[in-house]
Amino acid sequence: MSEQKTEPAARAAASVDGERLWRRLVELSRHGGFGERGVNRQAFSAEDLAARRTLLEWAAEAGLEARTDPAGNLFLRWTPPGAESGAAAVLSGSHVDSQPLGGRFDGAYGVLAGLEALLAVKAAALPLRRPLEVVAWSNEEGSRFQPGLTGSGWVTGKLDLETIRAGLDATGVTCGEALDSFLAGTPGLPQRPREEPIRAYLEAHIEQGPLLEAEGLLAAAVDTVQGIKWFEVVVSGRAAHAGTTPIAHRADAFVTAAALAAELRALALDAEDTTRFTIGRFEVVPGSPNTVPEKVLFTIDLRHPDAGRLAALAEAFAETCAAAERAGPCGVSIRVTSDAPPIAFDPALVQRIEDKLELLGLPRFRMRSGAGHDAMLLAAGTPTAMVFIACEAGVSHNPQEYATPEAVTAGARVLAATLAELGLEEG
Ligand code: HGY
Ligand code: MN
Ligand code: MN
Repeated sequence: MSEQKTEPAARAAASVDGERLWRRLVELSRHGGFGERGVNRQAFSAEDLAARRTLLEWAAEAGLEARTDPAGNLFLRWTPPGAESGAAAVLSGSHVDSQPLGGRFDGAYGVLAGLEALLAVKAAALPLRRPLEVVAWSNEEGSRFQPGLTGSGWVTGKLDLETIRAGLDATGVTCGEALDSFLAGTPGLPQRPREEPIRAYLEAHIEQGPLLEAEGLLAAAVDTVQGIKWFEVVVSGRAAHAGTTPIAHRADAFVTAAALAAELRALALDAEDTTRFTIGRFEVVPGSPNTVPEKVLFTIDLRHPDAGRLAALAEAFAETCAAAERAGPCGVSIRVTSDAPPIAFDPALVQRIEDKLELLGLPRFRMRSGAGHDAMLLAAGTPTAMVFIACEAGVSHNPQEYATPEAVTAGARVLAATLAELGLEEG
């Protein structure tokens, strides 16, 4: 690559302040922090709002323009003096909502690395021709309100507000109610138009798997993401007295649900251990020790890189549930609550990221993401790719989630170099 092409990218990378980035990761993790380094900052919670306010403080310090939208996303924008009027922004970011037993890197790293990369490009004083913008997508995790990916789902047109606002948390609060108080917590923010064009979207994220650490790599380009389907299974029986009701007279929702869960899991497993099948929630109602359960609700998180396999399993699940209902004595229903097909990122953008790895003296490497990300939805209509950084033992969705300062800084440098190059392009 020509010296004159790489110099600006190298300058932007060199302007990344890794210590500031690390300090901000620690500071942001205090919102919902618990134990040594756990984070519980669920979508539209008070902790999520506190994190949003901290991001707004950092944006104000840097003179960035903050905007939001009806889905609760937060956009922090820098328009360089030489930017062509109307030029589409280069967008980077991720999410700051977390799992209930989350860590300080999942999502937050991508937002803060995006902010740090933007500030680095700004500090490098390059003659950019288009704005740079950082986004904190709302409700990526979907742990409190299903489905997840609702912030990016609304911007990309995959989800409408009615569907998003209808979500219900375990305490009976609707997503709409939580979203309204969340938005009211940072009043006066201008709205970002949903259809505003985006030149490219780049998301930095911890790998959440063991590959990079095993390969001795700090960072990599991500070229594909496996598909995800979420299901909700409801088994309906009949509440009865645990002492007086003979087994033969029962419609015990737990007994049917337990057998069904095992049967569905057996359908999904394969010898290569490629299919991912997880029952993360299993609710028994009324949940009283001496009442035969009348209802069980359980979730299934199903993942696979092949859309055909996912579709075939969804069909097999539906048939198995229908057969369980025909066999009686309980009612059984199954519905898909979230569906993100497997995707391939923009090859040219993946190539650019690998070029930046090389520019920064890191090995070229590309890989598939096992985890889902907002970038999956952006990829449908915008040139999109991701940068992964290694995380310790691949642990994530766990308070022990950890990435080294070296990997944290390396990912931000790759991001800064890529943003600079895209921002310098005309037209
Ligand atoms: O579930 C996922 O893959 C992501 O971490 N939300
Ligand atoms: Mn994430
Ligand atoms: Mn996650």
